Amino acid sequence: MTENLQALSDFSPDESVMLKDVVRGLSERQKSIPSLYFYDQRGSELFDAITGLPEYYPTRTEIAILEAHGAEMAAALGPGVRLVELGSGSAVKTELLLAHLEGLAAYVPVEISRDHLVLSAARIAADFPDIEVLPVTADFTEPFELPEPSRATVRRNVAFFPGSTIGNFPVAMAEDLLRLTSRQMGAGGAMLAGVDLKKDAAIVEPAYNDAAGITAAFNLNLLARLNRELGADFDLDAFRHQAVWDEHNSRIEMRLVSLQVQEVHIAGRTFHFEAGEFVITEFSHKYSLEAFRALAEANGFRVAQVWTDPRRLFSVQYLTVA
Ligand code: AVJ
Repeated sequence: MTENLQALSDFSPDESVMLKDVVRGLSERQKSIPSLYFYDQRGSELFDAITGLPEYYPTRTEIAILEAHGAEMAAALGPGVRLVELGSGSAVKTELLLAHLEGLAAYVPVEISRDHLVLSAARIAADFPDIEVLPVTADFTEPFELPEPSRATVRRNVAFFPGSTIGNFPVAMAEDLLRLTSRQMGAGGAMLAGVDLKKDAAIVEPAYNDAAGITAAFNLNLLARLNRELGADFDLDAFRHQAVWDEHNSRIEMRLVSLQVQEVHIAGRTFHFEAGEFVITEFSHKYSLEAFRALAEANGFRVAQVWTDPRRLFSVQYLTVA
């Protein structure tokens, strides 16, 4: 282990949390499973494959924005920053930002999955030997304690939230998360967030319905994971992937559609599916710049600076705590 990497404390969310979440979601009239459970090892590999698909514009566009404007972003953040990354699955993006940040007080990756966290924290610590890395295993939708750097003085806290993960939250939860994060970053704090922008359905839909079927495999892998980790008995051939653009709510809705009447068993419980009934596995909201500004400004932030690509597909937004 490198010297600039603090060991993890021994907290780790256990399987029973996943079981509880899954049972709760499948017990509702409209069945759903939280999208955070996509990312087991296979799911993370499939997501990496998605980011390279010709139809999936968000990742490469956000990276291009960070490459073009990383220096300006670093200048906006200034020195003495405790950079708190919410979810730590974004190797390339984090490194692009860190490469420009001078006099960072600490890098604090926050991640619910201990395995992902250990890997990404070790990688950053090795690639940036001068940066103190203080990993935290926590669910960033709940309050958590910010670790103190051993030497540097923290001048401000800045949350880094790339990948348009904010778009995966239903609006009410995105509001809660923004308010919580503005409180956690505190006075003088900020957030640098990736936000996917509203655009023609002809561009959005194929990004979630790729020709190679990788997104379908990613979606169905969720059921394979529940079979393996919770002992569920989903028949993977009896469900199919579907992603629909919901114009009214300005979001993609990912579903797993039951192809037949069937029953699924999980931990002694039985879940009934009609033919054509579906489980919602993910929302991916696409915000107009105006809509995101309204959301941020009603929930503890001010939009201070926005960077986009020439086609206005994606944005990186610097929000200061109001
Ligand atoms: C990286 C979580 C934002 O919503 O676009 C990709 C996940 N789901 N294809 C997104 C995802 C289906 C992705 N996020």
